[in-house]
Amino acid sequence: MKVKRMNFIVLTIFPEMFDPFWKHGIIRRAIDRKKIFASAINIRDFAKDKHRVTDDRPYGGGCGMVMKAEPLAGAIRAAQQKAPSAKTVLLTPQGRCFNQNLAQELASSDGVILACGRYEGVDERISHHLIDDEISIGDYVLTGGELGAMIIIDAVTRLVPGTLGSEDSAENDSFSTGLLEHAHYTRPRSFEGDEVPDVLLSGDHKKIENWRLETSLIRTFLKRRDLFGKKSLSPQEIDILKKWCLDIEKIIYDQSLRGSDTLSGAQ
Ligand code: 4FV
Repeated sequence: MKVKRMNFIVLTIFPEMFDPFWKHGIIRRAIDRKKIFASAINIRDFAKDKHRVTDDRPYGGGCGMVMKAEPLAGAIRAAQQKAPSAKTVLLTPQGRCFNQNLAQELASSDGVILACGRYEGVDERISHHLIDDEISIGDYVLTGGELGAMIIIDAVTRLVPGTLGSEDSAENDSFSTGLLEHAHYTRPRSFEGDEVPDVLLSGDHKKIENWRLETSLIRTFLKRRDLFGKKSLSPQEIDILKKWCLDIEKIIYDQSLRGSDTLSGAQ
């Protein structure tokens, strides 16, 4: 059975930016374990003129420069030769927003060619003819697409089977479950007077699992309530929310009694 190896090819005028990226952490190990191929192609190598120019002034005037179509088209075609079944992606603020679901989608593909723009942007005709997908890493403007390419390669590589330590650690990721992750603790038990929750020291895995689910729910409720709108909760999760409702109603009821106290000056 042919082992699938994810192929990442980055197109950039600064390939050297990726040298340290390939050499560290999970990415380095994934390359060493031959779980992924990773390479960077210099767009400038496809500029035909002697000054290897990759940018020019914008038609219609205006400030800044635009990345020329020909060098980038040459680089894209060279990459597609090397990885015929890969999806060609342009990093641009115009793209669909990158998230864990999109990372999962890319991780199930054969490979990704990541075109990194620079200057004010890339000649639009590149997207017309050579780009399968436009992806944005967020609603802000960067000086180049390279950091976006690194973010996508990082998030996708850790979803490639065999790249992370224990298989299941990607399963319980924030967003993979649709909720924020539970709190993490490690030694020492006490840090500057702050103790690790007893339940985590109990060895009672059912209790620990429940505690982790409850903290995931409460953190999502407090920090990212919008995520509930994108997720269908399990019966167990619903039961926990119902328990909270009961707890809150009891507090309100007790408060109403106190209120009547305060109202009646019974203090
Ligand atoms: C960007 C983003 C981004 C725009 C012009 C590079 C810059 C220049 N890429 N998500 N946000 N790109 O700001 O992906 O080409």
